[in-house]
Amino acid sequence: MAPCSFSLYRQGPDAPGLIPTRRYGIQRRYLQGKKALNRARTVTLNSTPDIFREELVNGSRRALAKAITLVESTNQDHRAQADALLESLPTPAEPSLRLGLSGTPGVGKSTFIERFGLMLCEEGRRLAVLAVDPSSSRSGGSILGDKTRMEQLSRHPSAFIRPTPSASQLGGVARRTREVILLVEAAGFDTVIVETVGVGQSETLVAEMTDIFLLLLAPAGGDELQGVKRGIMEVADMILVNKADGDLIPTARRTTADYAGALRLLRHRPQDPEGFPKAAMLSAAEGSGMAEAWAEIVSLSDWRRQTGVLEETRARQTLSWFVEEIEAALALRVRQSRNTAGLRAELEADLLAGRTTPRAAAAALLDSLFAP
Ligand SMILES: Nc1nc2c(ncn2[C@@H]2O[C@H](COP(=O)(O)OP(=O)(O)OP(=O)(O)O)[C@@H](O)[C@H]2O)c(=O)[nH]1
Ligand SMILES: [Mg+2]
Repeated sequence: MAPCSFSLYRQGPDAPGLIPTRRYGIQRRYLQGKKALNRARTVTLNSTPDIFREELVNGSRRALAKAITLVESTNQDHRAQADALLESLPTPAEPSLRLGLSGTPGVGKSTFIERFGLMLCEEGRRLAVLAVDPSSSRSGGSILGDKTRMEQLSRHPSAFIRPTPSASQLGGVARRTREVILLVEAAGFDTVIVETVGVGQSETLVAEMTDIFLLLLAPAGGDELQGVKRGIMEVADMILVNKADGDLIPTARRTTADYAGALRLLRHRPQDPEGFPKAAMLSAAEGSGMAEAWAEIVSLSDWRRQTGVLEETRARQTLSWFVEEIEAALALRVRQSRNTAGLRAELEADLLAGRTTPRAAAAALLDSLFAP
């Protein structure tokens, strides 16, 4: 056989058969890759949990995106598929690092995530960024802003950025976000950042689903601690004073010292090693202080892993998630129950006429729901 430049086989010198050439190897790998891609393309919302799981664990972004769509869907069939998928997910061998990040609008969350995220990806980590937004309809401008602010990170092969799902209530968004965390972890992301705009209620939700909670603040003059509520200070593991650059450096330094002082006054928490919670300053725009903040986060995370605190925290979070699911399911059953619709209308009429109290009416409705 005359050798030709496209031959995938060559004649062996002492073997009568055909020996694959290097080109054959390349071609085969190319075809295998193509096959994997094609398989990934076959994942649809109707795929079985087995296919989803396989693709997801193999790192198919398409499967991940579809799985997230399933989890966020309000369609009952999708919900059933999502449940089956979530139940079948393998637990990652090494627990991921779940970071919560909160801060008021404009404090620099997106700028921070872009720079911090790139640093982590360059270190070989795989990062997923999720958002929990308390305002259900985030303005288009903001999403556009995020895209440009996290431009490099969003294009990085080791990063995955998922904006806030649109759901009716914050509690619902939080429950779905917990599931999305499990999905991205199954897809091989070892670090997850859950971002939320700090307006007072979403922080505790995010702290409840992450291992380490970071509060981003801006430098501010005066002895007023920027109106940060005590409850939020209590859930923070690190307070990061951003924008410590240019003229703002002295103010940032003072703000950091103020917060370090305030944190010392809080009662000691069993989940902290010596020196935590901590305040530090950085500049997300210039990159200063980022590596130091990361080193602190790693040291806190290592300590919590070694002492079993991480395991305890996650166990507690799982149990409170269970309670939330019960409450949400119960509320839904009450709303959807056809058996009690008549009674409900009667009770409403009684209530408006002043014949009963909301508490007694609720008890009557629940009694009838659970009547044997
Ligand atoms: N000087 C300085 N400006 C910064 C820094 N980080 C962010 N900024 C600026 O602050 C503004 C807001 O930054 P973003 O990163 O969009 O803030 P955000 O917290 O994501 O804002 P929302 O998404 O609206 O909640 C932008 O103009 C940034 O350029 C910093 O470290 N130093
Ligand atoms: Mg932002």
